[in-house]
Amino acid sequence: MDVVTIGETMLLFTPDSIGLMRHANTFSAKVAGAESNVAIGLSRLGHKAGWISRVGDDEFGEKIRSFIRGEGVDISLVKKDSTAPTGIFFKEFRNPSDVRVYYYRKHSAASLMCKEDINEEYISKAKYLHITGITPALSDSCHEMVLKAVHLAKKHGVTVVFDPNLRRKLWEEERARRVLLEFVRHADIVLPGISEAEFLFGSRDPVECSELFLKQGASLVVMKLGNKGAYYVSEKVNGRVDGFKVPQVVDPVGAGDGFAAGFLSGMLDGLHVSQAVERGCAVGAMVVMVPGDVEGLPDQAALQSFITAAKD
Ligand code: CKP
Ligand code: MG
Repeated sequence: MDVVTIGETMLLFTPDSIGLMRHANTFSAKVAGAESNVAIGLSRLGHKAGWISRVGDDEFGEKIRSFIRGEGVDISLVKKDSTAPTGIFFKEFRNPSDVRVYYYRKHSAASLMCKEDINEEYISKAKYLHITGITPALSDSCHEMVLKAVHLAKKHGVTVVFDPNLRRKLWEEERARRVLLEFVRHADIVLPGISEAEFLFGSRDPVECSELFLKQGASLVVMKLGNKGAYYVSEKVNGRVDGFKVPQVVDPVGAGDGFAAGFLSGMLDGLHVSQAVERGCAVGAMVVMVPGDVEGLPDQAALQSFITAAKD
């Protein structure tokens, strides 16, 4: 396995019309979850990804399992839980620049994940363990589970990649800050967005914030700057990569996961960090041009032609 990731995936309902959701009559159903988005992105780019989770023993759980399995992601550690439902959420497009999400995920099957869902051998065989700040926000048992996965990864020399993915709707500020910093300290690579850096360290300066992340113990920090690209820094290298221009942002959700998939794919292919970051920016840009959180994730051919066209 190249990358193992752990987290909740939900059925995502998007109104077929723009505007307040109270006026929406028909919805499209899609599959979305930060960690499985990354696993799907990696699989499309030719890497082996495994996703650990729980879904309800229900029709939405089946849809999620078969969709993600169909993308070539290993789901052998995804449990069906008959005591709780699969979580769902809605994405409302009030207007093209005001997109909101509403969760119906409290007490979902995934929130019941616990330490026993983690298999040491499975983690030990991965090159990277990808985790995000969403999973520890779901419940105390999920928090403990992610900690266990991180400790096992460290024990077996698996690189830990952490995306803070701050979700204010899921927890109260103080606890979020404390727990996200706890994972920042355990991570080898941190992939924060600039607003998450500001939440954690009170500054929007990429250079200053990245130094603060490094001081917490990470060996590489890649700060996502939206359409302005990304800034990366490690003890040995640092630099800035420009963002890719997109004709129109159709749906911004999932950009960060696309970035993580592109970046990790570049690292797995042995690219220089700057090129891996560029690949992350390219995949993030491709995701926002298409509605849905995973629909815009490219395969290698589409990715290469996008990067080539952008450089012409
Ligand atoms: O940070 P991103 O916009 O890339 O993350 C989007 C995902 O897991 C989305 O698919 C949703 O299911 C979630 O983040 C979430 O729980 O908010
Ligand atoms: Mg994100």
